[in-house]
Amino acid sequence: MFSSKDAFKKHFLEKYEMMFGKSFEESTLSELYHTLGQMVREYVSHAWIETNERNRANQKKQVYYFSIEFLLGRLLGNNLLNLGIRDVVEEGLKDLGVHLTDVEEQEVDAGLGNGGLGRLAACFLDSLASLSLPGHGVGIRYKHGLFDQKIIDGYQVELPEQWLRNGNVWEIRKESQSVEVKFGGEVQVSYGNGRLMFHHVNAETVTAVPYDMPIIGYKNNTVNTLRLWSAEPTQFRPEKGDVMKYKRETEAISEFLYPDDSHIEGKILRLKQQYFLVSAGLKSIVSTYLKSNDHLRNFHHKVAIHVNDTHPVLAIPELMRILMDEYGMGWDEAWEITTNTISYTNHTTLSEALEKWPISIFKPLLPRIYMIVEEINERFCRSLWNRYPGDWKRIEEMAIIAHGVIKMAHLAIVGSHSVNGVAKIHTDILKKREMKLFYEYYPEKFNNKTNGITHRRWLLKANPNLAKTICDAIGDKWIANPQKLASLVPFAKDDSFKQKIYEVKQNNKRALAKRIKQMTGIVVDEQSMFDVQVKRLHAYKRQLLNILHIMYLYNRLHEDAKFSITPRTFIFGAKASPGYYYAKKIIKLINTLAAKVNGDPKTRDVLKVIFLENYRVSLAEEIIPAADVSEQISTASKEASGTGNMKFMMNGAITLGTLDGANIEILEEVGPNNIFTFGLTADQVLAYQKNGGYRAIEYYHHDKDLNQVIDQLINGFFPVPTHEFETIYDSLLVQNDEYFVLKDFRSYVRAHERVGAAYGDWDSWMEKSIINIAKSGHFSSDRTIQEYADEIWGITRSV
Ligand code: 26W
Repeated sequence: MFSSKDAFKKHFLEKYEMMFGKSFEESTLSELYHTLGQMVREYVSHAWIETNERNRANQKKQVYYFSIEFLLGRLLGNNLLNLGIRDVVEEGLKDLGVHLTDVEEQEVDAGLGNGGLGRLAACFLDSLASLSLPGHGVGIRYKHGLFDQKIIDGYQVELPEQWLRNGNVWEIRKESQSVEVKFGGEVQVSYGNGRLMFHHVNAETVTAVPYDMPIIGYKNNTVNTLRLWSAEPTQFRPEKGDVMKYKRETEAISEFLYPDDSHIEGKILRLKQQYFLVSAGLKSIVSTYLKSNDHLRNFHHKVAIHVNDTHPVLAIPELMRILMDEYGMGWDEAWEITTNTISYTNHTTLSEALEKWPISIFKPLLPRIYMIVEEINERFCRSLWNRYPGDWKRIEEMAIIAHGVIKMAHLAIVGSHSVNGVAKIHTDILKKREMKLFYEYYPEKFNNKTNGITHRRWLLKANPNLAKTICDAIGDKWIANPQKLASLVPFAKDDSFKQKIYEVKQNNKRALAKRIKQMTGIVVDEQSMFDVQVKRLHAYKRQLLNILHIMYLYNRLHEDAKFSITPRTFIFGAKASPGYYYAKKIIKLINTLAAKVNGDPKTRDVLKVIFLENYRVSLAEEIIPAADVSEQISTASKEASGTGNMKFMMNGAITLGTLDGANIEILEEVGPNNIFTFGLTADQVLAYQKNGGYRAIEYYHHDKDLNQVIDQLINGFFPVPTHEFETIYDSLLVQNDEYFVLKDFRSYVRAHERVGAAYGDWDSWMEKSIINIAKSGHFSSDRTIQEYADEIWGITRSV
């Protein structure tokens, strides 16, 4: 049906009429989206079945990527691209008077994630499929993804997200493959067959129903599966009790995604979600495995399970439980299989994000799992005792259960064969600080896998004109092998190529300016430098540093007639966790500043501040290709990797960043002339934290520009009650500026001066931009995934 434009048109019109029972002339864009989506879904089913059959037949090892979040974004455009049918569809629709992009915009983002961790999982699925690797995702089918953000009077307001409202053309409900997950109840122990047997009784049962989504590889006939589980009431519920309450509580498990990014919420529902995911996921994997194998003794040779952060780490005790209680295996053998099956990635060192579950919540909800965790802990502590006899302090620090809580990261390290960080510096910090004692004990488990992003979505799809310009210069080999983008290096000195790259950027800026006008009513200067910071709102990411610098520019423009700047448009996008008071105040501050700056006749020609509401994957795809400058300004040591930084680089923006996360590796790739770095190093930050010695107030007193902007937070400079930004003011001066905003301020100002000057030199700026694109191949998630496949999972291509 996609073999030619005409074949497509014919099928499309037939399909439309079949689905909607009316003629094409009466169609709406939304209906056209559903028609096309349905056609594509049907079209992939053949390759999907074939991939599954191939996997069954060749009996190669499979990896299952367990993640509580998958931030997929829109799927239609990406699926058309990967299937290689985008042009046919675009042309066919054009004949019918329809723009494909208008149809694509009908799709609601699949927003089943908060930020970096969830988007990484989505990029990984794309790379697994595109590399023909047998790897699948396992997650939760939340009815509501991350909240929709509205800005009202400058404040963030959260609305429930409704991605399933009009159905989801990409999923297939597989009710017949449902499994049951048990909560609560008690464990009864009996003796039989020469061993202890454990029976979980009086439990509340929930039915987990899988919904499968196809994950389409790039032009390679591979269609992997993302299996999302939905919680439903069990049909034959033996227990009595309040049926309505049971229904409500059951459905609540997959009702909504927790909107927390880097902050744990010790809610029982969250723990239920975690166990629901791993128990359902494992049961289905084990039953698939047993269709082609008589026993589970070689499970780890054929199955790898990856846990994305600690959220799915109950996979460890759950797999132990299945092997022992359901299949009668002894502890040692089950442990050998489990630890060899499971691998774990850590995504943050922020202490407030490290999961610890109180026993008081955990034990009643998961009594048998708790017993197993206790046993793992006891055996682990015993082995520590053998290695470090008498070193109680160390054992206490390393224990999985201590002081009434279960430390999920400890469980993850002990129960897996691989522990990795997501950028070199992050892995180093894990080894020498956060997980130092574990690294001493298990050095062989630790390794680094620097993150990556899929160049298919973030370059080919989001920036088609750039992709074409690259192909015109160096051919298209880089699409299959992104490291070949390096062939662009010589073109960094080629004037006509620079001109073309410039024109692509200008067109993208024009398109974004249009979107900005449509969303905010504000007209921005397309010639100005687009300086962008889009990411979750968090104190450590220091949107505040960016704001204070803009306030500084504003002040200088007002006070110093000789002061001039490269015209700049500062663009922000960020969601704050609904309970994160401070982050929400920063959003209000950005919007308050925007109103002031944009309305000021003296500055508005050279300075604009834009806050784009509801930042999400689809909006990122419009913003990133239009950026000149990429703000990656976290306090060094705090951002584990960052992945936005890679997306900007790949689209020709220059990074203005701290020596944090993967910024350091970007610097290594592009060299110091093609990135602007500033601020404290991670070692300096860590030293301050260890030894003290930082006094923010001194910077406030000694730097008059800084003094002025900080005072302006509370002195009536902004037309808001003076207490509005007091919390922010206090965080800097009363609480001694935990994130070193004041310390890095001057260095940031100077870095901005260098950026402004460099932007004024067109030739050298274009050179930098091209070098960034050329060196971005290293940050394709294809590279990352190949490393995981070779060094952690031991999987190989299925064809
Ligand atoms: C339990 C609450 C919670 C929720 C999410 C704690 C922690 C998280 C994530 C680990 C936060 C996260 O998304 N981390 C980001 O992971 C990205 C992918 O590896 C990195 O690029 C980011 O630097 C890191 O902040």
